[in-house]
Amino acid sequence: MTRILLTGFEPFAGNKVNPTERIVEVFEGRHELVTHVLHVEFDKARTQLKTVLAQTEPDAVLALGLDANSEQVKLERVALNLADSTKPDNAGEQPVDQPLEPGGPAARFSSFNWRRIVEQLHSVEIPATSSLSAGTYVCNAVLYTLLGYTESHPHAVGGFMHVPPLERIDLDTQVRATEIALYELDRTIHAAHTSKPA
Ligand code: PCA
Repeated sequence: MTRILLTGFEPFAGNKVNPTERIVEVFEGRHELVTHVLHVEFDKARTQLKTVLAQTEPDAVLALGLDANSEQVKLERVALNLADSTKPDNAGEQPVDQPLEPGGPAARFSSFNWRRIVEQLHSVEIPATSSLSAGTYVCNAVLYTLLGYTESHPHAVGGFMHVPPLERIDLDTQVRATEIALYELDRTIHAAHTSKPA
């Protein structure tokens, strides 16, 4: 049985609602899916994520976050080993020019099939694009951490999807976008399993 971890975030920095918390609620309890809402705190979010990864050992991880400035869904391809914040996180921390993992690689690349997800989203007319920067705030920290997990579990795939505020893309459409991304992650895992020599 495959297991997929889906994460979202609580509200932060003046955004009253974080659509990703709502999306995760919709998927809660689904078969083969583990869901978790992360704090918007550099330290706590990474600790929470590491704990749930160790407990569940998922085959795939899809993390979701709000990009308040975006008009479309963004499939993040890169995480930087950098915490550099222009606004405090929910614990009041505001790191400047800090490595997330001293001595860790400068960047990690997402291992999900972002290209195919963008194509599939376009095919149902959901505005979407790939992105080469998840920023240097908590979402980037979470992506960097989750890609550390997939690096040390080569069978696993992972990536990050930023969504816009609900005024730009409604919740149903964001849920649909998440469904499509999860379906593609599942496909990738199964393709890897079936291509392995017996
Ligand atoms: N978006 C923030 C952190 C939490 C979230 O939903 C970000 O883009 O870093």
